[in-house]
Amino acid sequence: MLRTVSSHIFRSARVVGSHRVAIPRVVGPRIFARAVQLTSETYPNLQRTAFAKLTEEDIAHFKTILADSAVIQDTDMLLSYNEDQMRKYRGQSRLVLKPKTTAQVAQIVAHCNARALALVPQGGNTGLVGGSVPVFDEIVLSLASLNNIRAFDEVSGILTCDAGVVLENADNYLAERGYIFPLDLGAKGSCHVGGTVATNAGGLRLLRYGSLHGTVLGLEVVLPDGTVYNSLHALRKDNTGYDIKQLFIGSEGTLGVITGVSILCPARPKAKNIAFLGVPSYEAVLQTFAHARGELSEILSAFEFMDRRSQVLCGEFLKTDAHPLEDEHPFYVLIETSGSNKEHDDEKLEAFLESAMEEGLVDDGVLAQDETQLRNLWEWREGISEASQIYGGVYKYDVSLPLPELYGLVDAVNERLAEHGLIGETDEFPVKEAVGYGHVGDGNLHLNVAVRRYTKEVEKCLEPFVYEWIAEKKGSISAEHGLGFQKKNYIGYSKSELEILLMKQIKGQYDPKGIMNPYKYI
Ligand code: FAD
Ligand code: 2HG
Ligand code: ZN
Repeated sequence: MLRTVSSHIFRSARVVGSHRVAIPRVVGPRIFARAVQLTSETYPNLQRTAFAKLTEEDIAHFKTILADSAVIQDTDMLLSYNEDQMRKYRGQSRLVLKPKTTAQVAQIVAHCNARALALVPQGGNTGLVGGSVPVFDEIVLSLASLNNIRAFDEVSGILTCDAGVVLENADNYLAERGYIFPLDLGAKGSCHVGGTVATNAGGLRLLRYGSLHGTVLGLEVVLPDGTVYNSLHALRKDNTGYDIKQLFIGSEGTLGVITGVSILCPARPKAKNIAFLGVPSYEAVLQTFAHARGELSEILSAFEFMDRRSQVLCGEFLKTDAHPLEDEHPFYVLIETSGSNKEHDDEKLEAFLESAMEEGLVDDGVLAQDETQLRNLWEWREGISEASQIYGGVYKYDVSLPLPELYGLVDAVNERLAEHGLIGETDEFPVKEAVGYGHVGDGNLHLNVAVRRYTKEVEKCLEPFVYEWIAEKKGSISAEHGLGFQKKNYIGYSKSELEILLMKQIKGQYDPKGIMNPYKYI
C-alpha cells in the first residue's frame, strides 16, 4: 500500500505498486506503419553542402580500420540510424561505422577530414532536436561499441569510461560500489554517457548534483582533424589556463567526437522518499517549491511538476487509468528526497507535507513505501516524454523561463492552436493536445504538442511564435536538449550577435572544413 502521511492530511491514496507497468527503457527497432519523411523533403530549400561523396575506395579504407561487421551498409540496418527518436527527421546516410577504440575513431575522422566527408557522431540516438541523425548522406559514426568502464576510484568517486557506455549501465556499475551517476533521465536505458555530455543533458537530478559543466572533470575527444585531445587526468582543481573541455560539453558533435569521460560521482543516498502531490494551481506549484526548498533543504533531490493533461496522456501510454491520485487535480508535483538517514528524512518530509496541506498548497498526495512504488510514481513523470508521441508525432519545446512566467507559455500555445482551428479531439485536427511539465527546480518547462501528423501549418503556427514568446520573457529556447537541427535557425532568440560570432569563430578554428555534424547548431 502507498502510505498516506496521515488520514487527515491526504484524502486519498491508491495502490499503484500491484499493477506496475514498465516504460520501455531501450529505444529498440521501431515498427511503425508510416515512414518518416526525409528531412530534405520536409525542408526542400535546404541545400547539400559540397562535401565529397562516399566512394568504394573510402569503404575499402574503413575496412582496413574496422572489422567488416562494424562497417554497416545494409539498407534495413541503416534505417534506425537515419531516423530520430521523434520520427520527425530522416537522413539518407549510406554508411554507419562502429569503432571500438579511440584510435579507430581518430583514424576514421582523419580520413573524413582529408577527404571532406561529412560525419554525424551518434550515441544512443535519443536526442530530441534532430541533432543525432544525418540530414543528407553524412556518415554516421556510432559510439555504441566503444563501451568499456576504464577506471573507478572508490575514494574520490571519479569514474572514467568510454563515451558509448549506456547511462543506466554506468549507474548500475556505480550502485554496486555505493555511488550514483550525477545525471538521471528517462532515456537512461539507451542514451550514452558521451551523448549526454555532448548535449549537456540536464535531467532529473540537476537540482541536487548540478550540471555536467561542474561534474565532468575531464574528456577525451577526437578533434575534426583526427588529433586526440586528452584531459582525462580527473583533477577536481586545475586552474592552469582555459578550461578547454568545457567547449565540448554541449557542443552536440560539432567540434569533435567525445570518446572518453571522467566524471565526479556522489555517494549513493541510503534513504529515498517520493511524494506525489495534487495541487490546485500553478501558483501553488511555485509556492510548494519555495516551501520545499526551505523545509527540506539539503535532502531535496528533485522537484518536478506535471499538468493534468500530461497525466491523461501518460495514463494512455502506460495503458492504465489507475493514476496515483484518485481525484483529478489541475497540477501535480513529484518531490524526491535523498539522504543518509531514513528516519530523519521521513520526519522532515512529513512535517513539510503537513504544513503544505495546512497552508492549502497541496490538496492530496501519496508517498511511496518501497522501491517498486517509488519507480511507479516516477513513471508518471518520466513517461510523459514518450507518451506525447503516441498519436503520431510531437513538437517539443524545452525552455528556460522565469518561474512566474513558466506555465504561461502552455496556455498561450493552447489558445493560439485553438484560434487557428488546429487542435481538437477528432482526426480532422492535426493537434491532439499541448501539455506542460518539467523541472521546476531548474526553471525548465517542457511544452509538448502531441500531433496526429506533422504538418507545415502546425509548425508555422508554433514557430517562431514560441521562440518570440520566450525571448520576450528573457528565457532560453533550449534549457537542456540543445539546438540540433530543430533550433539552429532560432539561436538568435537566446544569444546575441556577438555570441553567435564567437561561436562561429570557434567552429571555424576547430573544424575549418565543417565536416562535423553539418546543418545543425549554428
Ligand atoms: P544522441 O541522441 O545520439 O546524440 C545527441 C547529440 O550529441 C547529437 O548532436 C550527436 O551528434 C551528439 N553526440 C552523441 N554522442 C556523441 C559523442 N560521443 N561525441 C560527440 N557528439 C556526440 N535530456 C535532458 O537533458 N534531460 C532529460 O531529462 C531528458 N530526458 C529524456 C527522456 C527521454 C525518454 C528521451 C528520449 C530523451 C531525453 N532527453 C533528455 C534528451 C537527451 O538529449 C538525450 O537523452 C541524451 O542526452 C542524448 O544522449 P544520446 O547518447 O542518445 O545522444
Ligand atoms: C524530460 O524531462 C526530458 O522528461 C524529455 O527532458 C522532455 O520529451 C520531452 O520533451
Ligand atoms: Zn527534461
